[in-house]
Amino acid sequence: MGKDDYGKTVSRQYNRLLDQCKVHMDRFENEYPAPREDFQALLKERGVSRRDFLKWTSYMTAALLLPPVFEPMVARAAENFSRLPIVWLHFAECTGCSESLLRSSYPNVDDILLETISLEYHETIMAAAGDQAEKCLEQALHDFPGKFVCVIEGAIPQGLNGQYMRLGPKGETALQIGKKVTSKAAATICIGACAVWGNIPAARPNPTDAAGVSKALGISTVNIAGCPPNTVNFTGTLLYFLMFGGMPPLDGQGRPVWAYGKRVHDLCERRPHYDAGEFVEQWGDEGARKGFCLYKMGCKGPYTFANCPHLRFNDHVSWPVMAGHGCIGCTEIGFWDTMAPLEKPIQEATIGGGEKTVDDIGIMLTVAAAAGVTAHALFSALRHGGPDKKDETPHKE
Ligand code: FSX
Ligand code: SF4
Ligand code: F3S
Repeated sequence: MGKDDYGKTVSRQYNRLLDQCKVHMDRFENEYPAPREDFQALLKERGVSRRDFLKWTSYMTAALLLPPVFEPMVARAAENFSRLPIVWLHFAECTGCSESLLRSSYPNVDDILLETISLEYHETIMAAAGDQAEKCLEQALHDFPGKFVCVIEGAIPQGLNGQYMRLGPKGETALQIGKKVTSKAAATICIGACAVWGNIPAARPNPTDAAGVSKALGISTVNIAGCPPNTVNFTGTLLYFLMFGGMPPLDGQGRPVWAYGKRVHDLCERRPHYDAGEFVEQWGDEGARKGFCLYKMGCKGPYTFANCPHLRFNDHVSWPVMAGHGCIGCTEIGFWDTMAPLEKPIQEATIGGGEKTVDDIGIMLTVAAAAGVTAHALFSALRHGGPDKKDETPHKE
């Protein structure tokens, strides 16, 4: 196929996708409740100019790996954001995920979107409690079956048939509530590493047999990994759902490819120092002052897939490596165990008898992530030259 033919085919495919997007959004606007908020008026009230909003739509469109022709659709999805009913459950976690979404120092478009989100049920911020809260949940399940999105924060303790975690006036287990709510949801989004794969509640020795939602409930979930994850990876995934009526393409571990498709190490601003062999050797040394690479201080960026260097945190001000500490791999499965020790490099790895560089391991991880092989399994193979036979703890992932 010639270059021109290829260009025409791609543009035909995008036009078809755009048509599907328009059809879906027309249907959504007919079927779902009217917007709770006038989004444009809210932007104005918060001092976000039309120009800033357009800049945001083009940024978000590119972030979602869509061409500029989709920008008006991203804007339309943002205006419809408050129409999508959300049921937000909290299980075993520190609530840092909600906190990081709710606390912002000044409003940008993503924060304003989250302000408008239609939370039918969210234990941390809802005014209702006890029986009244229970009624809100029952009402949402009754009013929006198959239409609401279930967002889950936190791992599910499976031990003793789920009895390590009982919630609400009826004392239901997280397992029971999770099953009840997700079975009625249009989709389930796990927000944070705890909901995604258990994380700290499931770290060794994992006495409550905590696990991620997908594993504990045996369902497919969209996994917004991170501890806590970046707000934009969450809002972008919901925008995609509003535009297309389904979730974006996912990698083998359920993470949206648009957000988790690249390695931190390949996006990092300190990468030229890594390539030049310039490393921080001690906290606060000359290399640290010069912004050298943090690999020798335990940075796990070479083994971690996330867009942190691009998106950054705290209103896009900074991210861990920019702040002077290595990445601890918080978007990877079981990072609390597999990436330990967090301030030392993973020991020199050998597999098949040969030394592996971080780039060799990065390539293996890329293939593994696409195939759904866990980093835990891969690191076990790297460390012991085979499956993790030495690990007899009841660590679950
Ligand atoms: Fe886990 Fe989120 Fe880390 Fe905390 O709720 S992903 S411990 S930031 O809060 O679940
Ligand atoms: Fe950046 Fe860490 Fe990679 Fe160094 S090892 S280039 S600090 S991601
Ligand atoms: Fe987590 Fe590493 Fe990003 S620690 S926040 S994935 S830089």
